[in-house]
Amino acid sequence: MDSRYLQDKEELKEAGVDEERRNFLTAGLVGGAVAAGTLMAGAAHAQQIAQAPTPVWWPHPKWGKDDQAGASNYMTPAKTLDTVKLIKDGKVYRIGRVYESAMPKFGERAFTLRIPGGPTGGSFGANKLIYNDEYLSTEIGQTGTQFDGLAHIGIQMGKDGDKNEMRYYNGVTEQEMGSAYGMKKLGIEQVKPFFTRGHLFDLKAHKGAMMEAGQEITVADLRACLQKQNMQEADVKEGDAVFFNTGWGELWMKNNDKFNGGEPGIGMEVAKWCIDKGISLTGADTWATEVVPNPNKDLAFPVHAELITKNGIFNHENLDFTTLIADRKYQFAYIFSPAPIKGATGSNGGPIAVT
Ligand code: UVW
Repeated sequence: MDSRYLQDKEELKEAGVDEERRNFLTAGLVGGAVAAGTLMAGAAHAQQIAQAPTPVWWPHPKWGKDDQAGASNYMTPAKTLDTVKLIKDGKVYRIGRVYESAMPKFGERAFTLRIPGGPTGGSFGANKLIYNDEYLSTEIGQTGTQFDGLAHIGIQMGKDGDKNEMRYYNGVTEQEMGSAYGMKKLGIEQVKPFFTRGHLFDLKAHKGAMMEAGQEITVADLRACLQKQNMQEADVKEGDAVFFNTGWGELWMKNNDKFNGGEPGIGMEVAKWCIDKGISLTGADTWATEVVPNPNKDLAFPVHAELITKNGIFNHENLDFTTLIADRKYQFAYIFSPAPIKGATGSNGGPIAVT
């Protein structure tokens, strides 16, 4: 784990570390610039800090305190050119789902489409032109195939209702970000379009059947998939995207209650593997990518918080890998440009994989 896993403020207080010292520890460890001998707390204390459950995670050590683009910063011309090398046969795969009102949705989220009029307007001109529009009422970035942005998930670090201690990526607070008319910071429009190398782990094939709700994908599972799929772990590079096929997607529109009721997925072990590898995005055929319920019953969506909030790593949910798997295509160019709706927490859209 990298050195950003710092001590929870309360725990530091309990350990007798004052505000000034905490700032020193934060600044030093975050910047990675404090020489071992100068860290007054010493190695033992640093170790204690590194293992803290609710760390301070800002400013981001790679992209700095003002960054709002997170791991999309890995999208560079060099990454594009490296990704292009995976395109061999020119085949384009849709890996997103069709949006429709009957699709499974989290909680009370809605998806309601109406075509006003019939047709909506016209006719115009001597040529009698008519037209149709649609009106859509939905949590547009958080229904169906959805790309979670950095304003989507945060952690309450203070008392209930204290917006100055509800923290998001790069330490942004609810107080400075929140607005009824769209987030003032970390909106989805800040995300750079994704064009990166994608690696698909077919857990369903590895396990021999659809994984079950609450079943956690381990790093050992990933390594077994790599072997089965004739892929190398070292080939998963910084800025790449990783995808998990659990088989759970087969329930989509067939058994929505079961689909929504939990899911298999990654836990903190694989999350840390992703962070160590410098992954830019995770994705899955499930609605959260992470295992639900978490094996630690006290935790709610800890992988979301670890990847999105603390590390700026994006998450693409409710994907469909059926056609890629049918063609045994496990490595591809993953291409997705989030709809730049100013202040949105996520994006719908049509991601593609190109082989
Ligand atoms: C939550 O919003 C809690 O989850 P998801 O990102 O899976 O929609």
